Amino acid sequence: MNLSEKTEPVKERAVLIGVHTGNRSLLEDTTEESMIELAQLADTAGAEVLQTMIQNRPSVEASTYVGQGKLEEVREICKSLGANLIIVDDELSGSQIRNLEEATGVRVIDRSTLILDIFAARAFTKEGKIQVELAQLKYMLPRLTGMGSALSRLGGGIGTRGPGETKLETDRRHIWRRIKHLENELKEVRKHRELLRSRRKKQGLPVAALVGYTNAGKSSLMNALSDANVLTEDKLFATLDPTVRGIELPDYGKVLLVDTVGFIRKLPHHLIEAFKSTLEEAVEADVLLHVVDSSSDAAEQHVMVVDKLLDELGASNKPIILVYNKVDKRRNDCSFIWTKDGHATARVEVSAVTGQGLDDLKNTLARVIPEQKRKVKICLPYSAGSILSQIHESCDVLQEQYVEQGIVVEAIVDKTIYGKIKGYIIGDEG
Ligand SMILES: Nc1nc2c(ncn2[C@@H]2O[C@H](COP(=O)(O)OP(=O)(O)OP(=O)(O)O)[C@@H](O)[C@H]2O)c(=O)[nH]1
Ligand SMILES: [Mg+2]
Repeated sequence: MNLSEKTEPVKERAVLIGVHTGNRSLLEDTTEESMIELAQLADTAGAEVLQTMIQNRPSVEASTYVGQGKLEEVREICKSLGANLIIVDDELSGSQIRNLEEATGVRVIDRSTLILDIFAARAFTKEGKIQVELAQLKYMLPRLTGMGSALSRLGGGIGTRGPGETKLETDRRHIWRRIKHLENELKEVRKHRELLRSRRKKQGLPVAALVGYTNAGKSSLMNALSDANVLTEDKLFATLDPTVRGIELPDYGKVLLVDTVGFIRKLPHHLIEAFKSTLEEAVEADVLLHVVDSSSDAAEQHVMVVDKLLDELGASNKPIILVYNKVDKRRNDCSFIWTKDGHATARVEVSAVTGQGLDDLKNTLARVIPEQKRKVKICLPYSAGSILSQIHESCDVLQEQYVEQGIVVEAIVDKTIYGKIKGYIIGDEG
């Protein structure tokens, strides 16, 4: 072998385990679906999945996650398949991680760590990177004890406890300082985003945000509707940072389209916290396009997860268009969702790949947005002067000029005013 050749990093060989209780809410419990998704996450993170195991028991075992018998089985399987990683479908405590590692002799991570790891690998902007690191540190902080013990397991025993604990305190303080530092840095970075957003607001252009489960096809739709060139991939969490593009709607004008980070069930709450400002793009939008991979067997659950997260973010009180994407590859009947889409104002079926339904989507969007403000240029005859004071009262006036024919006003007007001044428009920029 040529020594200058790069050696491949050792591929992680993983066994996936989960506990189905039947007592937890559908979206929290481990199911076939959540395990398939865990395998996709593992694959996205670069691990090879060797085996998937689900244990049925009324509740999760407090100390070792799975019960004693299953633990033995997991250990045997890891040994016979040569696994070097166990991935658990739930968030674990520090001591659960330690106990599992001690019992199996294999490194253990949980679903949250896996998701955080994928986010870390995919964060490219400064804001994205800070947000992910913050979430990782906050996840780590309460688990230091468990991890510390796990790390000292090999050489552990008498004598490791004292110095270990002291080290723990130093680590804890160090992490805490880093968190504070990152939080301050994030504040600075966010100022920039807010500036961009307020500038956009001044333009008076309505904003539609693409939201939805990861891999639903949000970025593909963004590309199909505009000339954007956003990365799309058959991997989870291809997009972390919001991209904005303008699109023209028939009989309406221009609107801004924002692509956002995808959602997933059991999203670590530190991650939601950290990504709040990114997700605010969705919260602050005028309309949401909730994109669903309607070809997925889990489409119904995906809609539920997204609706729940939108509720938590305070974003569900605005017009929502349910966009059933990937109709080109759909074999299933998705009428089941149609009765349950309580949040949706409208629904359309599209394919970002074939372009089917995109005109319908644009028309629907134009129909749902009309409450929007728009920028107009009017020439008000002096006889219609009373309207001018109404405009001043309720709209942003950008320019005002007195000419021979009347008053030329450039303003961002709402629907009511728009109705009154329609006849005087000399320029409508949507
Ligand atoms: N057959 C088919 N595939 C699609 C369609 N839309 C998207 N895809 C595929 O689905 C995968 C995910 O698409 P993305 O656009 O990256 O999905 P996303 O919602 O942006 O995903 P994240 O950014 O990871 O949350 C890609 O492989 C796309 O090519 C569609 O209408 N039909
Ligand atoms: Mg995307």
